[in-house]
Amino acid sequence: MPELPLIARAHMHARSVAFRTATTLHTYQQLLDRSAALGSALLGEEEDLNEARVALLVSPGFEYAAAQWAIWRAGGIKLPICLSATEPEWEYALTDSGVSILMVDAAMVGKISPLCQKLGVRLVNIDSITTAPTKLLPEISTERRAMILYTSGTTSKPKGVVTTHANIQAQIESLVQAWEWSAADRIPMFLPLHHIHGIINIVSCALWSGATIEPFAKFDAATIFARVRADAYTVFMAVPTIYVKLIQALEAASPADRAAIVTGFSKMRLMVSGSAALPASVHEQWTALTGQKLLERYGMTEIGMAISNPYHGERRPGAVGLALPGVEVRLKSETGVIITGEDEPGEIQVRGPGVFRAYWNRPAASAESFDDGWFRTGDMAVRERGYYRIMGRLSVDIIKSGGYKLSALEIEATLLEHPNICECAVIGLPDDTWGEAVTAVVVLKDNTSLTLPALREWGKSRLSVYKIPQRLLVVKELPRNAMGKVTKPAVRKLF
Ligand code: MLC
Ligand code: AMP
Repeated sequence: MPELPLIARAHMHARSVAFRTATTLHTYQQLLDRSAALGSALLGEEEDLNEARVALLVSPGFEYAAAQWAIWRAGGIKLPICLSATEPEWEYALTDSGVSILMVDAAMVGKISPLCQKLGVRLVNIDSITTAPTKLLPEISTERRAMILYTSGTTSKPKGVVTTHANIQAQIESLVQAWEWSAADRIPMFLPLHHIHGIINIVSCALWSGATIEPFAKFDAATIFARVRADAYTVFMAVPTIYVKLIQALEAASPADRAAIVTGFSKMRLMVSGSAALPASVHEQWTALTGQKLLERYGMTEIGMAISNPYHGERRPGAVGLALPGVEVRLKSETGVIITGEDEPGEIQVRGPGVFRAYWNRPAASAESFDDGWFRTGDMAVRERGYYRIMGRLSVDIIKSGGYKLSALEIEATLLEHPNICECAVIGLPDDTWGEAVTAVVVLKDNTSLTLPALREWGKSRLSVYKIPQRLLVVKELPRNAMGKVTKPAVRKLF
């Protein structure tokens, strides 16, 4: 059996630049060589990792991609974890997925090694591996499981979404075809690499195509502007919050700087928004400022990208467009009827080769999430003049903030550990910058008090920054229905 197609294609672009930073250039050949060396080190005495789970805690860039390919080439399942997560969040992901090896770079090794010791996980510091490959890498079937991504949902703890190499390949091929990726493309990468937006839509599509990626440790408008005005990019992908921040930064720039930056943006062949709803007003503001019509698309960790505005043709503000190549989409009404016409809302259900296998070790949740072979997204949409428009989510317990999907239940469970909190309800309130702002409504224990800064300080060691409530309301009691259950629509009305 030949190499995995994603790896095999790199030989076609061996001399092209895969990663570029201000000070370094790495070719596809270097990516092949480095991933073979790391893969060989991972294998040690073994011939094949046989789907062992290998966590990845490495800064975005060439070494991240090499480590990711190393895991795949050695036969492991990659579990990328959030660089800025807290120790309890790391511990949950590592234990839930049964990780046996963790690949880390020198920058993170001090932070994670006590946890690895505690859990008996083998730590591989990639910066200490400088040798050439010493082993033959195994042949890997595309039907093998490749990746686990943790995603929040309507349970208090995140679930691991398992995809095979074939799933990942289908997700990549659909986007490469629809958005006409080519080896001439150059794209910045400032999104986190533990979610599909960064991993699939940016890094994997670029590497599949022989394009060049410019990685950044985090999003920073000034850094991006400097490169945009130098015409560094042909393609740009971001979440709506980033477009809001770019608009604010452009408006604050001097007229001369703004004109130079806008010229850079206007020359790009494609600018995409996704991971959360792009308000039509932001879409229109961006066009007014740069002349670019953002292409909005819709996707999800479990399915990859499903619906997209067209590359050629009308990109309609407020709508997500049509099903992508190789993806089947249907709407199902609350009464269980498949909607064939327009203007009638229903749940988006998706089928196709990109759709995930199952949640890791959760057979019941996996079975429940499929309806006769179609994945139930939990998102509502309607077809209008041929295009899908997302209307919202079925569950009030799912919040999207800054493009991150958060579980209100997970945050509530953590807040209940606070010594002063007796009861709480977490909701997402509309927010111009973040899409939704995590908001906690709490009932305190007798004779105690709580301020937002104190809660945020307490939350820092327990929750990733984007999960910590941005707003706090202390109430005497939570609104409940006749059955005594907290009703979130009534909680919302408190604001
Ligand atoms: C951070 N802050 C927030 C916040 N996140 N405030 C409100 N709501 C949030 N969600 C605050 C911090 O507390 C801090 O405050 C300040 O903002 C700066 O924090 P930061 O972490 O440095 O923020 P920044 O780097 O600006 O992050 C913004 C961002 C980031 C948009 C770049 O959130 C991001 O990368 N989001 C993308 C996530 C993503 O890739 N999602 C895709 C999932 S896949 P202070 O007071 O300390 O200054 C998916 C499928 C699909 O959804 O369809 O793609
Ligand atoms: P995640 O589980 O992090 O992959 O997030 C997937 C969710 O993001 C979807 O179920 C949607 O709720 C939301 N989402 C992604 N793209 C869009 C979009 N263009 N408009 C509205 N919601 C979106």
